[in-house]
Amino acid sequence: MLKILDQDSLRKALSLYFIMGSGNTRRRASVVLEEAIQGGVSCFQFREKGTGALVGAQKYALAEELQFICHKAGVPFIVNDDIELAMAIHADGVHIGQEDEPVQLVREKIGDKILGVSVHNIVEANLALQEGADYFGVGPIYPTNSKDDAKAVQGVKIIRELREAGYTIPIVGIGGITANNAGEVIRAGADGVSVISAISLQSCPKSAAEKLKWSLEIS
Ligand code: 3NM
Repeated sequence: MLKILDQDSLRKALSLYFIMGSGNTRRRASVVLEEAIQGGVSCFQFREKGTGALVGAQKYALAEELQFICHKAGVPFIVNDDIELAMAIHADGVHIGQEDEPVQLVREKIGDKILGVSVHNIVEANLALQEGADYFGVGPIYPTNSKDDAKAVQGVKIIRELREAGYTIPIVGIGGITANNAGEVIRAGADGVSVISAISLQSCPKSAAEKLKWSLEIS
């Protein structure tokens, strides 16, 4: 586990937030992750979901393999949904959705690990903040093929609304983000972008990450 991040360090770490499970790539996930980190990925989420997702010992083994790569590079390693796994391998944090366990309960279980929560409106944001979220994932900003049960596309308007409502918590946009539209997400008030396919499905994850990073820098 990395040292606990203060809010400003977390904000920076979330700038280029790569998410992947074995089903998001046709190559070895570990190779894709190594290359993505070389290209500038600053945070990683292990999200093992969907048809053919690994379970049990195989899921644990992949999590540990990917976590090792992150830690060598000083990149925070966050686990999607699976709190038991996150605790067992001493992950840096957990990301949960609205359908998962209540934020407060997860906060109690994970102590001071990083806690990310997906929020879609002000009501969800308010509750998540009160109950102990460290950052919000907001989406889908644009249409996505990577999540079967994604909600309606929100555009960047929702990020602007959250900032206008006074939320200063770190926010990452998610859903359909590419190097072409990442700047718009940052200009709306997000601290970073979360992507799956814009890195995981590219023939060169390193240059895909570099392009995203560049688009964030010039935003
Ligand atoms: N969550 P891509 S959209 C994992 O709206 C996830 O909360 C979303 O994948 C949400 O970068 C999404 O390939 C998929 O569009 C993001």
